[in-house]
Amino acid sequence: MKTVFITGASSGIGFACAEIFAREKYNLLLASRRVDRLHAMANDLQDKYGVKIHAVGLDVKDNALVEKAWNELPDAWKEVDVLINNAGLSQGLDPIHEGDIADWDRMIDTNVKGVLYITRIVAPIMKERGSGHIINVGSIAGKEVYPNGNVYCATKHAVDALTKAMRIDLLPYNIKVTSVDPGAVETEFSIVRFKGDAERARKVYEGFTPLTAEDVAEAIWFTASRPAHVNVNDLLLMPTAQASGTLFYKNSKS
Ligand code: NDP
Ligand code: 8X3
Repeated sequence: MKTVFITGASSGIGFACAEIFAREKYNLLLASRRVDRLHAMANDLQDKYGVKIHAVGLDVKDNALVEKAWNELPDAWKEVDVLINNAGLSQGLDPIHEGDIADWDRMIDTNVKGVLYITRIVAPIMKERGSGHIINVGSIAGKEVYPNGNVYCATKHAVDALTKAMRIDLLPYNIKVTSVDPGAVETEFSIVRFKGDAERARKVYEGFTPLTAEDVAEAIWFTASRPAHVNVNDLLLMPTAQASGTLFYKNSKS
């Protein structure tokens, strides 16, 4: 049985990936800060699909914690076949001259350094085995920049660059590298961006049908389930009612 390592599995897209990869009979190595949620999910999915699940509480921002958690992991769980670098967040939506430095640090540390820290640990194992697949969750914000998106967009542009860089550096080792880049997905993302203001978050998705976490997880599964000789480099996935980072057709039927 293959193993998938999903970061940010306690909510949204990561959570939906856990269910789909369990359905496809992968063993799941799950990580996020809210480990209680991971344990609850592990119990459910183990019963439903009969796969093995290991939950790790970790903060991808903190390389010392990431390394400690990894070193404490039973060896069998280190044989990761598919890594989904999904943990990420946005904090605030302010013009550059009013941005909160702490918000900037959290986004850069989570979305960029987190991807690097996790990849630095897992890629050598894939190299040693001569196979593997790294799937980075980017965003339309990694393709375009929108008003007040400044630092979040910069972090997702960095993920886009790192995906391309990983693909080049890991080419000799038969390691696939993919970016899956969604437009608006209704998850806890906007609640986190607006620091718990659920009403403001709800308004983001008013008047159109956003993607669901499951829509994105199915797209991620599509990239993970191609034949050995096929790599999806980049999959940009939008709601039908969203044409670009900023252009929405609201009050539409789709
Ligand atoms: P959610 O807020 O629902 O999920 C985010 C996940 O990331 C949670 O499981 C959270 O777990 C985890 N996470 C956040 N910070 C850390 C950290 N420091 N260490 C470990 N885990 C962390 O949002 P989404 O599911 O929407 O977001 C998933 C990814 O998709 C992100 O990279 C986001 O940028 C990207 N994305 C989202 C879009 C959207 O519109 N929703 C569109 C395009 C991309 P915990 O809090 O328990 O640590
Ligand atoms: C999340 C989607 O449009 O807020 O990456 O940047 S968006």
